[in-house]
Amino acid sequence: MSNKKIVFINPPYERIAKGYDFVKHITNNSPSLGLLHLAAEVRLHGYVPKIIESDIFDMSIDAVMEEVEKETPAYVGITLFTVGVWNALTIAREIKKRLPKTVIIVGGPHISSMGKETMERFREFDYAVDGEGEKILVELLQVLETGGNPFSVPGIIFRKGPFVHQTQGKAINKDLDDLPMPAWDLLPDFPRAYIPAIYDYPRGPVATIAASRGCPFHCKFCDTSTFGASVRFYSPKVVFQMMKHLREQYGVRHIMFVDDLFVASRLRVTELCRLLIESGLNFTWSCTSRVDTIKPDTLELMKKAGCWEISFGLETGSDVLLKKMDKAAEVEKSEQAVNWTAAAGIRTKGLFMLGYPGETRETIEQTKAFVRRIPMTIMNLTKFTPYPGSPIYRDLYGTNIRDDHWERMNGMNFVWSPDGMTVDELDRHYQNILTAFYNRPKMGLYYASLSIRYPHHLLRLARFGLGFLAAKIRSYAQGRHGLLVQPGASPH
Ligand code: B12
Ligand code: SF4
Repeated sequence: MSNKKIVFINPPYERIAKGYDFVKHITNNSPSLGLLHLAAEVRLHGYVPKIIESDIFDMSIDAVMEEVEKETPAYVGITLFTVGVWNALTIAREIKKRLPKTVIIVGGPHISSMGKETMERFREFDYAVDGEGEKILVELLQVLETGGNPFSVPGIIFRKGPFVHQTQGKAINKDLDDLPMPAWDLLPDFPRAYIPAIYDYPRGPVATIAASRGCPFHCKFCDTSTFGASVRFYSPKVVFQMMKHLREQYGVRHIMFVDDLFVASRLRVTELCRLLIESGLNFTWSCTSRVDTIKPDTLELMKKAGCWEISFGLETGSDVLLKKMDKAAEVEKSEQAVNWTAAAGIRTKGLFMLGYPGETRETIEQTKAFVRRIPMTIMNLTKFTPYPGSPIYRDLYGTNIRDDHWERMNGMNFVWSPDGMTVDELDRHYQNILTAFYNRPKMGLYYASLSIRYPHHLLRLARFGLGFLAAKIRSYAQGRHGLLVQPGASPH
């Protein structure tokens, strides 16, 4: 019988600057839903999948390789975010050395946005799947197994002789209800090991679900290349079945909906809320929304159905910048949505970015004033990063953006700065905005009461504090005068 094993790898990536490892205790440890979906689909077709979540388990590349060698799989599937490309490459090189017969297939947001360039550059990847991989991966595996012609598989990129070929089409699942449930059973230590960021959920266990795919908007900083503009939804009944399964099999109590536009369809949200209320399962859940798709009556129902937090892509306190981003939103609308959400008793998480082209000291002041004015409970500020696949990447590429910034594209490094501002200055503003929001007595009180209510978070905070202390001591002992960033060699 032929070897049907396929090992899926989520490669390690640089989450934050080297030397800040302790931050891991408070950051998001969600598994790759993409790999869970792919594993479920290939299993349905007789393949034997395994998943390695290397980052969550702090695995080195050697440790990943040890696991892969143990399996000697016929195929390895690696999910590629831009930030993880170099580590994925190192893993692929090792596989080629130690298991030369294993076929390496890649996919994920980096491939959906830069597939051809990536395959031309890295000979270690054998095949790449553009877009949503479930059906195409199965087709590709079957072709490889039977010695068929890869040109017959749509939406793939591969090398033949000296040339890289891309077949027509981009994989998209029209009916999400047709997909099997994500293979949560394959995750080691699920759900215990997969906790989101601190204070971003009331209590565990937690799981993630993408209840829809696609987004019709074209915000210039956003990479929508995997799912595209056509929005497809799971039916509320199937979403509810997934939640019920997670409760019954794994005791999951909180769900994080990771789709871009969870609240895009009022009808579907209303139906899911109704199912949740009737079920009496008492889930809490969080989701994302645009500021213009939310209404007070929907919010009221969502609250009743257990909605705990809504993330809004607020981005900035400047209308001028929102316009430059093609966000199709205004600060006034953002403020109204946050007010309505808070009035409904739901926490609001504001997703902001600093350093977008056109950012000035004035827009930074506007953002600072905005975040202090609105009743937001948690603020997530990322450093503007032009991800491949986003329209702004194409605008900026060829200025001072380079592909060798890839391993730093984690939203925690400024790889670009607007005219008239240095990265150092931006870094200072970054701290100042966060301080302006968090360093207020009312936020202190809010987080103290949250900690009393959900003491689990305090433990994580303590681990973080101890880690920070240890890093400081190490830094002084090594003559780095308390500086935490460690000069580290680039992986390539
Ligand atoms: C949930 C989420 C997270 C979670 C979970 C991450 C994870 N490993 O999946 C957390 C919070 C940890 C996270 C972290 C980060 N994220 Co994030 N995240 C998302 C989000 C909102 C949903 C992802 C998801 O679950 N989709 C549903 C699943 C089913 O889709 P999928 O994973 O893409 O997989 C499908 C295809 O890509 C493909 N596929 C994927 N892998 C493979 C492998 C093979 C072999 C094949 C054949 C196919 C294939 O098939 C899958 C099934 O259809 C997306 C936005 C979005 N719309 O996708 C951003 C997004 C993926 N994140 C992004 C970024 C930048 C990051 C971070 C770098 C930091 C940050 N600022 O958020 C880190 C890096 C994490 C990492 N591992 O490298 C960008 C990626 C851009 C890029 N070019 O790299 C996105 C697209 C947001 C955006 N619009 O800009 N993220
Ligand atoms: S930021 Fe949100 S609304 Fe804008 S394109 Fe991305 S997913 Fe869509």
